[in-house]
Amino acid sequence: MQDLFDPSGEKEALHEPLDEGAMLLRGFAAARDTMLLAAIDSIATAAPFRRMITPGGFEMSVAMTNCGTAGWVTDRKGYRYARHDPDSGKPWPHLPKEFLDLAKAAAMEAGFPGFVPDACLVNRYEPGTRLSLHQDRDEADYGHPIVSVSLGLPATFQFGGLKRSDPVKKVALRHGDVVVWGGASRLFHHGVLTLKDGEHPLTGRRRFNITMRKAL
Ligand code: MD6
Ligand code: FE
Repeated sequence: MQDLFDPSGEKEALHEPLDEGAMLLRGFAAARDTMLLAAIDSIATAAPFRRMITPGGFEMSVAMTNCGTAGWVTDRKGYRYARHDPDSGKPWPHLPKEFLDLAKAAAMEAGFPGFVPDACLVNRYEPGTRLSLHQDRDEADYGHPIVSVSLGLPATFQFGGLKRSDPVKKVALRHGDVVVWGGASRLFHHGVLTLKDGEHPLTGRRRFNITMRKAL
């Protein structure tokens, strides 16, 4: 199939459609990996990773922090976006320009020109941690896509459908991979299977995932 943004088809191998509106861009962020990891370090210095509590009272196994105008939080009161870090009362660290540039470029590549995120959730996985099947539906307008970047240890991503009981595809996400999804699959269920132990040259025994959204 021909690609609108790259009529030569040179980058075609990079594009793996997952579903309608969902595109895996293999290795799209690989060249920016050290910059991304350094930025995650500075974000975590200002807003440390923490294991949040679900509305049902369970501590999540994945540790999270945020940058941007708004950050995704959960506690006994529910899931929502908040302009301040509830742990410090301070605004979240700024969304680094490099994150914004990557999000825009990836969204464009996947057919969503004009994407400007205002919220960025940073997830940190250690061996044994997982993220159960969920939908991202706390954003104001589902017309915007989400750009998701994987760094460090590989993980198995589950990609299902609109119903929680819909069959799931399993996709291996590796260091530098970017997933962009919106359109028809914007509200599809997805999750991350229990992270296997391993050692990555840049992150050690960890996986990081950055998801950029237009939340407000
Ligand atoms: C992860 N990602 O890859 C978890 N959500 O660690 C997500 O939950 C996610 O990758 C919405 C859109 C893209 C994602
Ligand atoms: Fe999600």
